[in-house]
Amino acid sequence: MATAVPPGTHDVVAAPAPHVAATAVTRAPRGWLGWLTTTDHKRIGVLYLVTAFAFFLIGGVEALLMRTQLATPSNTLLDPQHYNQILTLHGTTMVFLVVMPLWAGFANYFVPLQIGARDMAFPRLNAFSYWMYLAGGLLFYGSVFFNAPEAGWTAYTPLSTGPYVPGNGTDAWIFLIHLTGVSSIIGAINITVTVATMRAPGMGWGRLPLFCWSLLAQAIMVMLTLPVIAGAVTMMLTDRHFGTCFFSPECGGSALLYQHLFWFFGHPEVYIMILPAFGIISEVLPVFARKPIFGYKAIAVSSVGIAFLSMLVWAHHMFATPLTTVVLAFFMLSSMAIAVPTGVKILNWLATLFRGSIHMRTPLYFAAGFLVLFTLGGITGVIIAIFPIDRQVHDTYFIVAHFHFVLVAGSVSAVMAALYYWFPKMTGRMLSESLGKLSFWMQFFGFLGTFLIQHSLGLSGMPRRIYTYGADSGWQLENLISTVGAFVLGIGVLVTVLNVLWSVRHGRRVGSDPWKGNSLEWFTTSPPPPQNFDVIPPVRSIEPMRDIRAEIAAATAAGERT
Ligand code: HEM
Ligand SMILES: [Cu+2]
Repeated sequence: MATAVPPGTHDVVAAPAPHVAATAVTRAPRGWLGWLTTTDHKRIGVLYLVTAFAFFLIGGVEALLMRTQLATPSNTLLDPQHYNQILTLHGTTMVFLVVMPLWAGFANYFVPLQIGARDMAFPRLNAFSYWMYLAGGLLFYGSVFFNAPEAGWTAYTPLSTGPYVPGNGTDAWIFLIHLTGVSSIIGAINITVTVATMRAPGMGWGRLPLFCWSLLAQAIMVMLTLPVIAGAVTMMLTDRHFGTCFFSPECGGSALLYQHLFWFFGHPEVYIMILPAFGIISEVLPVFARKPIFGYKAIAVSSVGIAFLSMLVWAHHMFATPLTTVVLAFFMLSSMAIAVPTGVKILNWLATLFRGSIHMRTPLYFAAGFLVLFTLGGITGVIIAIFPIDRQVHDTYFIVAHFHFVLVAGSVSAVMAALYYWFPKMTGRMLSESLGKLSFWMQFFGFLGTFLIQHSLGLSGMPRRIYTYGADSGWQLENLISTVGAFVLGIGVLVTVLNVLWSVRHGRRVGSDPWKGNSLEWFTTSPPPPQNFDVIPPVRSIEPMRDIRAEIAAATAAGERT
């Protein structure tokens, strides 16, 4: 595999500035102390990714425990209390300890590289964000040794405040929200300031890579909505321990108030988990179709549009509560309106692929899988935005199917695409393509086996959050298929984990730009040095690396003529 930036290229592109590197970076301690004290955005990114993958395995085992319990009717593997606890751990883990921090990891590592910066704007705060996240995760899982929470990832009252819940698991859940919330808000401020102030010369807003655009939109949502849930769970904490009565109807509080506050955060949260996925898909498709992205501006603007609209739709999670018709109609229409900017993206992605010279490599497999499955999840989303339909399927497996289409086929597929795309930059080595494709197909069919059939389970009335069902329900076969699918999916994820563990040491070594990427992270070495760049090339288009390759080709041709 030829490297796109051969030795000596730097002289062609820009004048070297050796003194900058020397002042920008202080020597870090070696070994584990170096990792503990690091403020290097790349190391912090790796810490995030490794920790979040570890939690992913834990959340996956929890999912498989639930699916094993549900494989056959009247199964006794888990009792109701344990089922509820595992359900709560799984949902909370996947949202707060897996998907959000996975994106934080990729954002940390790649935003500065993509904009040609030497670090994040606030490197120490950046480290603080990571440690707050880890503290939140450890504290939350500490509850397993006392009383794990069992009120679901939404912690609705009265399950969370009422007299029904023994033990202090919900307090652990509350502190998890606080700690990971602080982590995310600080991270969002950091990303925003970095992108706003540290872009390479020539990189106007109209040339910002689309992954960075998506993170900027995500950061806005984080800053506007996480404080709301932090406030809500603080009120819950005082309800639980200090005699206030915000949410308990027994003493005049409002349980629905909690639902409004929760979902004002909860719906944007879904987009907090999916926008970076949109960003990475917009990076991967043009590289593997060997064509510029179609509709750069439309894709960038639609991210911001989604961020805005996502804050106007929260009550579609509350269609089964008493709301007036005009409110129902408003939230139905606003929810459907989100399909417009999302559809804009999907059409632009398809147009990018159209007549491209397609290179079928693993990142593109996952990106294509994302396109197909996420679109299906979007379609069921529009269906349940229709409130009379939602009232029929509310709290059934149709909903479980819908949100796993968005979260697993959406966020997790895109994480896989990002991993296979950027692994060579992070390590200097390729992940195995054959293991990658095997992992993709297992995840793809495992996913469909698990979740496609759950739509039908939901339509035939199986409620969500039940720990078992009777043999006369008629749900056995579908549940069994779903469980088998989940194991195939789980093994598919393990194949990628093994691929990473193997390839970190033994993967094929590649140069700095194995895919012929478009953005600046491919300009520096793999892995990048602590200061990222010795020289920062000027940016003249949305595809600076393509320009640089063209310049090199021209310079080489000129050199051959003389
Ligand atoms: C990898 C395969 C996965 C499987 C097999 C799986 C399976 C399950 C199961 C069996 C439930 C319980 C449904 C119920 O009883 O109502 C559940 C709930 C849930 N899952 Fe997953 N899941 C997976 C991945 C994910 C991922 C990646 C996310 C990402 C955010 C996620 C988020 C959730 C949430 C939020 C809930 C709801 C929890 C609640 O009702 O409080 N899951 N999942
Ligand atoms: Cu929603």
